[in-house]
Amino acid sequence: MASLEHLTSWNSEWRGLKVAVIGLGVSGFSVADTLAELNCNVLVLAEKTEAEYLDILDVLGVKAVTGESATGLPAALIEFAPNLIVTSPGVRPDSPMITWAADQNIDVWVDIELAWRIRDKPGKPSEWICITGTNGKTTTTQLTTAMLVAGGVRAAACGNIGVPILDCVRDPIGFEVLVVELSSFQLHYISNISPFASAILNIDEDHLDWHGDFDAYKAAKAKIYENTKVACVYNASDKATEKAVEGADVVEGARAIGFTIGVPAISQVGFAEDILCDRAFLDNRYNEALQLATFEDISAIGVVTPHLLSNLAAASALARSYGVEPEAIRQAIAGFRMDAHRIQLIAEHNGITWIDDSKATNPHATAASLSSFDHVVWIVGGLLKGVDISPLVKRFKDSLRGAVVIGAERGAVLAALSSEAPGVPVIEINVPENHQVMSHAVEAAANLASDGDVVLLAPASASMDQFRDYADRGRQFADAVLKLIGGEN
Ligand code: UMA
Repeated sequence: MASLEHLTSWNSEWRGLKVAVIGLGVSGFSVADTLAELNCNVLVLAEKTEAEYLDILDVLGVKAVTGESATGLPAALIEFAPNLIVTSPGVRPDSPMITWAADQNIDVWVDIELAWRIRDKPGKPSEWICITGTNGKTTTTQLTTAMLVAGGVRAAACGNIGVPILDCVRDPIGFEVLVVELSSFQLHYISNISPFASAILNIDEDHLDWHGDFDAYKAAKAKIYENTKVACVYNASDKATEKAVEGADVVEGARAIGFTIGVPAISQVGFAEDILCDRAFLDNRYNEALQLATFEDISAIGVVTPHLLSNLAAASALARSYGVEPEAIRQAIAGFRMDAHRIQLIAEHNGITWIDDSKATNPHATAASLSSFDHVVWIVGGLLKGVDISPLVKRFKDSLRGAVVIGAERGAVLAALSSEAPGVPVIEINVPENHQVMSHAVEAAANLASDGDVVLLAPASASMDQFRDYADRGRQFADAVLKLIGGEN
């Protein structure tokens, strides 16, 4: 195996290194583009891609082979005999190309690992604040970035949030801090990074089909704390996150900092009488707490839910670890607005409240959503990703006024409802493909709902079986609701 240990800088000798890039989505393209700039010998293999990417790679002189099935082992890869593979994060570790690489002792990276090694491109390397968790990653990444920026730090959010990290690393001016959202897929494939601070927000079952089992998923998440320099931020009410900190090999002096929606203990950030406060980053933390924001500042954000409070506490802990002043944190919170499709109020009409939480793509996110409301007509279903939905149904059966089941894997959802919540009325939406699933679902929900109920789209599933993505699913929900109520709100 070619030793890649010397490749630790933008200025290392990358020239001529043979690198196969698997997948040509946003991250694959940024990887191929970067490696071309480093004068590597690059071969891209992609099942499908956009013509624009291929045109640019052609101009850059990068060879790309498309149409190869993700489940196959392309002859072009074997013939190329790469020194290194950089894969798109979605490619499963048990796919033939990745297992072939393991057999051949070829290292497999994702863009994050490459970015770490070349992070000195603009001169002084940026510090990384890394965030993962089953849910809340994107909001917490955005909040942390907003707090740093309000504190005068040149910071950018990147990674799983949708901005490839290599785009930030190659920024001509560079950033003081990168706030990196990391998925379990990306974490599975990284090994060398050393974050300034890191956080796991929560851990619950998700992506089990990809990782194989829950232990493998937890192990991937736990990697985020490895080599952390200053603060490992964990969820004081989620033992699995605390256990991951305890098991991590960190840089000497790094502290474990908890966050909570309850009253913070020493070395924690949390809430005392509706005030967000810090008992971690102040000298006199044994006797005092620093006020960061009031409930009034927080309620400006939108619907205040327990998981929003949890994300706020986590982001504040990360920002405080970097020295952001309390007033900057307050300003960032007061000016923050949630993205669409995250417990978004669509309409209130005839006593019924319609909420879009299409971003709830797994049972853990949906639990957070369901626990925010007392009487719910629940629109549920899609692709379950190997996760059992029964415990969720069991936990919330008493607050369900009805359920509308959509998605390709309706059988499992219907079975869970009939065994765990037998008294709850259920309507199955069984229409031909591309046949206005959401308008039928919204009509069915309207028939089940009565005064005081919340109709909640929180499907606990991925959307790609019936929609382009979760945003498309949420938009179709909002359109159908507004059409149903005649555009009045
Ligand atoms: N491909 C294969 N074989 C596979 C899987 C994919 O050939 O088994 C090819 C596809 O044809 C595609 C290409 O690989 O053309 C890229 O697909 P991709 O979706 O894996 O990667 P990107 O478009 O580069 O996007 C990735 C992340 N996607 C995934 O992890 C699945 C994006 O996260 C991330 O924003 C982006 O890099 C920038 O870092 C999205 C996501 O859904 C939002 N993440 C999951 C989540 O949040 O739950 C993990």
